[in-house]
Amino acid sequence: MDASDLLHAHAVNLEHYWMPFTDNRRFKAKPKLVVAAKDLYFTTADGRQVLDGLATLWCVNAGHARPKIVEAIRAQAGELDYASSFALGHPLPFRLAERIAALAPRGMGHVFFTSSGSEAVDTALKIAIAYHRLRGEGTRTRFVGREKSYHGVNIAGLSLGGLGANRKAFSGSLLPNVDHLRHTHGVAGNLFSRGQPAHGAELANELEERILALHDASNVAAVVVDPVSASGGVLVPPRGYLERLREICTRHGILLVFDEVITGWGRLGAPFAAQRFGVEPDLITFAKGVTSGSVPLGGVIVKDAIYRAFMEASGAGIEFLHGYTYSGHPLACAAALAALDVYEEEDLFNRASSSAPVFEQHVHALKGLPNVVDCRNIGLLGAVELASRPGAYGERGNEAFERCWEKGVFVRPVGDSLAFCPPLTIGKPELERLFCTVAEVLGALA
Ligand code: PXG
Repeated sequence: MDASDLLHAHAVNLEHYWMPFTDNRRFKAKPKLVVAAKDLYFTTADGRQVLDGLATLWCVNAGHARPKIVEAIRAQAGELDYASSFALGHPLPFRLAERIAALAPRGMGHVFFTSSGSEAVDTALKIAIAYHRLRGEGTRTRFVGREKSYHGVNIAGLSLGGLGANRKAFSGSLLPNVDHLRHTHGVAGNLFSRGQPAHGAELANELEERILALHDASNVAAVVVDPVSASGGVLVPPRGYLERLREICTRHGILLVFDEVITGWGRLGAPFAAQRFGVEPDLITFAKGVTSGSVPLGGVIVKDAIYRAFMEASGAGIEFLHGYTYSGHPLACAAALAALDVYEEEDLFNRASSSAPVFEQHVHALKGLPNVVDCRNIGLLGAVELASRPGAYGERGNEAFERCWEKGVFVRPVGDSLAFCPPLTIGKPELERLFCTVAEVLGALA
């Protein structure tokens, strides 16, 4: 069957859907369509099984179509399909917030729900601004992000983010009050580090030495970082780096936000990267894995003292004028409660921890293959970086991705790196299959 027969068989006309973050013309010329997924595998439109080496888009942490999650969504749709949370409650977001609070770092017991990571980042910024204002520090309106970080695509997240290609077309319309720390990629001596690299903690000093020196801390509301920058190419924080950021923020009354949209929900072998690294932020943004990708849901986990400031310091009336139609959506909450059950019943965060050394061995076994210039990993998150072809950044990475797909393995090209982020349920045989395929592809790639 050729592509047009396949599309016909599945009653798909490719014309009208404007696909996100996709080369639409290239995709539509040679579509990759999946029609089903179960556990670690997709079924493609032409009937192949493809191993999901990226938890699809860094989210399906429990694997696909887990019966408990499927049933919870099905039952909830029949019982209470939608109720708003605007001055009208239903039990599920309360139950879910309690479960999340129990997993969060100590003293972070309050949760604001959104439908996506991008909305979570917007929400975190607004909480930070409003919090400082409530305490009489209304001059704190500036933010600090970091190069190569990704914080979603809304104007706030794009402004904080540090991926030049995403920002380019919108440069004149981004928030003007954002500075960026340098990224931590390519620090001398860090190539082929296993886990946290040894060098580069001092890059955090830039916050104090350059940014606060320039703007004064009294104008800065929050520093936002993704503890591991996944979309930046799986950049693992150097040892001591996050600790240093925490110290500086604390010293200057600046909130520290960890964007854990990818690092949360067991990816690093703990509920959140905050616990994995032993560094306590003031706000955590999350999404993706909270429902194992099954229904859109995001949110912000808030330090108790911040929540209390809103409850105690504001006058009568609504304490925080912010929220989304779908904040606390019943289907999303039901899916999340079921996903958290699966994580707990199958001890998946600890399983991720136990699989991490085998995963690390596999990632680093790619060293020595043609064009491999770095391998990085932490928890079940990893990347192999390939040298770029002269004048053709990203081409080699994309070709490697395409060939992996043809051989039945789905990974993600990030420039000329290939990223790995399998469901936490992955076992040794599938890890073997994933990395053997990648090695075979890299071995044959010019
Ligand atoms: N923060 C982080 C750290 C993310 O990884 C978002 C915020 C935004 O979440 P939403 O749900 O609004 O997409 C993300 C999302 C990629 C890729 O190519 C990564 C994401 C989304 C799409 C593509 O690596 N991460």
